[in-house]
Amino acid sequence: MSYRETSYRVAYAAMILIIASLGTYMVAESATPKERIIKITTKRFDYSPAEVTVKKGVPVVLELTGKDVMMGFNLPDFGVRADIVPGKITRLRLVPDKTGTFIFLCDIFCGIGHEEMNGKLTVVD
Ligand SMILES: [Cu+2]
Repeated sequence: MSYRETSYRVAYAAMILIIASLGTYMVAESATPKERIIKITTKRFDYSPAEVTVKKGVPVVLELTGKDVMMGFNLPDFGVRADIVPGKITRLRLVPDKTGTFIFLCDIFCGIGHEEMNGKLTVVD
């Protein structure tokens, strides 16, 4: 085998190895979807943002922070809820398993506008 032939073979083998490892890397990446972090702040009597869109099957972590008084975050269609304590970050993990538009609401009495305090979570495919 000539020197030239050998170096072609080595280069070819290296290329195959690189492509194979890239493939493995990509598979590993897609097998463990990264959690998306969504920050939601509350103040009497609003969630901000009040409308959140997420993808079905992609885990999300809601980071809830209160600006004034104690609030609640309740998403009954997914069976998740948490207290929102002013000045603290409350993390709520969720893997949306169905599509549609779902209401989340405050379940801790926080004042005169409490009954109207809600938001919308839209889950898309
Ligand atoms: Cu409330």
